[in-house]
Amino acid sequence: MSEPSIFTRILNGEIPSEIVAQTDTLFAIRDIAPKAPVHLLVIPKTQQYRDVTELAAGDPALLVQMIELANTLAAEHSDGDFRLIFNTGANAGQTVFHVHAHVLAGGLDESSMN
Ligand code: DGP
Repeated sequence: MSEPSIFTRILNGEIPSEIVAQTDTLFAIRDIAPKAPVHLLVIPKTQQYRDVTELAAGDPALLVQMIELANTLAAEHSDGDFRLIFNTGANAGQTVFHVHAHVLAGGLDESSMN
């Protein structure tokens, strides 16, 4: 059994962070270092998948649920349009190896993917 990830510790209430949405399988929080006016993280409650490729292979239905929750949150927190980012691997900027989707919305710069 691996050590609890930072997101598992947030889910368990060991690290303070407002949970903005929750389902049986997922929860969402605000990113601590927002890169857009709306920057949420959609996270499976299980930490068994370290990145989106493992999740897609192991539980594709859960990946679909993540996309659906991202869509719902973008509508609730902004105008419904959003950018969904899965950093995959340390060289791509992944720092927490408990799969999560970045949901960016509100005032996005159309000229850049960053
Ligand atoms: P990534 O670099 O793709 O693995 O994204 C991890 C994100 O997690 C990063 O954008 C910052 C966020 N993060 C890390 N620690 C915390 C925390 O304690 N609270 C919150 N709300 N976000 C965190």
